[in-house]
Amino acid sequence: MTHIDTVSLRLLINGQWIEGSGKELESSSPANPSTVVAAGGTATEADVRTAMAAARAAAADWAATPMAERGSYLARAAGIIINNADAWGHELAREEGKTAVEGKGEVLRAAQILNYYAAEGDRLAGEVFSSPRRGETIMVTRKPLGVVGVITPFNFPIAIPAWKIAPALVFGNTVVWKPASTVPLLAMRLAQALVEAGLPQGVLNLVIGSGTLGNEIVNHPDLDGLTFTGSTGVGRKLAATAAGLGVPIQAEMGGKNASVVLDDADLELAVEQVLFGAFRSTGQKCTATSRLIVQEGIADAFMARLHERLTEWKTGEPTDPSVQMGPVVSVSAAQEIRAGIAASIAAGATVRFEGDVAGLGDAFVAPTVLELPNGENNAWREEFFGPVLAVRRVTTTQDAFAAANDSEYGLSCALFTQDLSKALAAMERIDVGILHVNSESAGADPHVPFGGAKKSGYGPKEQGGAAKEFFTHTTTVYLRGA
Ligand code: UN1
Repeated sequence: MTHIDTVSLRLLINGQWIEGSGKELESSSPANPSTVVAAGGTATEADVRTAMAAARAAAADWAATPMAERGSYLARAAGIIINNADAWGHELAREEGKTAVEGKGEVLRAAQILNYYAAEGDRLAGEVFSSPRRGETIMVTRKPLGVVGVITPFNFPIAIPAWKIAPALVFGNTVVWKPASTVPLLAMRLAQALVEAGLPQGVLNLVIGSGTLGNEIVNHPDLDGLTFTGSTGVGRKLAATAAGLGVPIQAEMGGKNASVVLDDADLELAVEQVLFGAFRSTGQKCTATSRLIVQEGIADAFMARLHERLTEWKTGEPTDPSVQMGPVVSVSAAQEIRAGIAASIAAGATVRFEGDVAGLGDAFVAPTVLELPNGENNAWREEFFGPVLAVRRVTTTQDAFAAANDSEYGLSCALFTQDLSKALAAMERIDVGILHVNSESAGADPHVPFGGAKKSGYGPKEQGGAAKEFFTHTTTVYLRGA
């Protein structure tokens, strides 16, 4: 084990950075599993209870703090994040495995999200209605939920937490946050920025450790709301528990996102965007393109050009600036993806491209393109969460749309066409939460709703106006003069 530059992990509970007394956690670099990026004691279930109590104790004063003041902490934290973007982007690449360029981009995106919600503090409005009764006005005001649990995945270790924690805080909630145990260092960095920005004690609490901490949070009687992004299995369990306890939950889960390339598409643009959608961040985005539906007339030319571009796509150490793709998050994730590829081939898939990862570590998965004769294949149905693209050829636009809808998931879809009427038809017929026309399936702006149709999400969506809906509840006031 190499311990050069290893950062000591700390929990944030009631404004104090403390060492967890639970099992020791070592966060290693997936590109070099013997390099420990951060290490320290994890939180115990008792630590979670202390964090929940701290969040409860801080809730009333935080809810009474003017929104603009709540927003100002976020803006200050955004500034701190921007100042550290190079260093933290590099740490992100070491800890999670995406390239340092993408890591820095993600860090800056977190700052952008904090700035967006900082300003949202000036915008939260209620509504005033007329009343059917003389002398009465009806007002609808918005209030925080109270104590919110935040459970976040490994794949965007700072941006996803920012897009949950920032609206939670600005709308007046206090937070107990459990990040994925594979990326605790970046979680600490975001919490540090908010603490350094002067956030009052107890308003944000960070507990690092395994999934059992999530159970402790969701079952805690002080929990007033839960926001989750992660696997479908975990999300559904959390949703069932939360529903049983009457706690509102927002769960963002799986995707099996298609890129649909129609005959009239701009070939160069479509290839580039499919390449980015499928292989950036090593395919580890819930919005990644994992299915490609290509119309017959363009299919051969498209596949040939994609092949060419993939031969130029360099996989390697994510902090090397010449590299476009790093490893997946862990050796065990890589093993599962490789097993999925083997099962797909056994079920009839043809390998159209397999990248070169010779000499790289066990967490590296070769970028892989599989062509399928039909949809009866695990690579068509199951989310691999890795650099694997499953391709099917179709004859008509109708078939293309039907294939895009042929999934239990409905998070995002990318359509490539130069024909506006086809784009309009897709808006009607493709059943997804996010539709991109002539851009990759991944990517999301903070001021518009984010979330999926069908089984990709459960509960209210995130971002934009949707965030306000989830992180506040309304009080309807019938106001009459005495
Ligand atoms: C993006 O597409 O840039 O877990 C964001 C995920 C999503 C975020 C995607 N919640 O990948």
